Amino acid sequence: MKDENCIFCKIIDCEIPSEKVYEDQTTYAFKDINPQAKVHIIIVPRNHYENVAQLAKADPKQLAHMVQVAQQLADEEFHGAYRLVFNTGEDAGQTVFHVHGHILTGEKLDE
Ligand code: DGP
Repeated sequence: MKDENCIFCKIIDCEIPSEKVYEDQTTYAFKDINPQAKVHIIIVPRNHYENVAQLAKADPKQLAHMVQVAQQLADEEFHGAYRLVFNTGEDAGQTVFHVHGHILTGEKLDE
């Protein structure tokens, strides 16, 4: 399930370079180009869904897996402390319409 116009599908397929931090059969994670924390990772499913609500409906196990991977990365980066954000909809700041979690970690975060 790909969208040929999607920038994150192109990153997953290595058509656009990225700083990969994790991959498995279903999931890919890479450094955000515009970091908002000491460590800012984007985590995506390989399959294309527009947002987290669509993913939760179509494949809840994939969403749960992404949370587990986020935990694993934060365990490695900052004693398991992290913020996981899914911007959903243009008015909430979503600019790329391939579901992605922002993992913010690596330092104590502002409240
Ligand atoms: P959002 O605003 O929630 O849709 O977040 C999109 C994020 O994706 C934003 O923080 C910047 C990041 N981003 C966009 N294009 C690229 C890219 O080509 N490479 C990388 N590494 N990150 C990107």
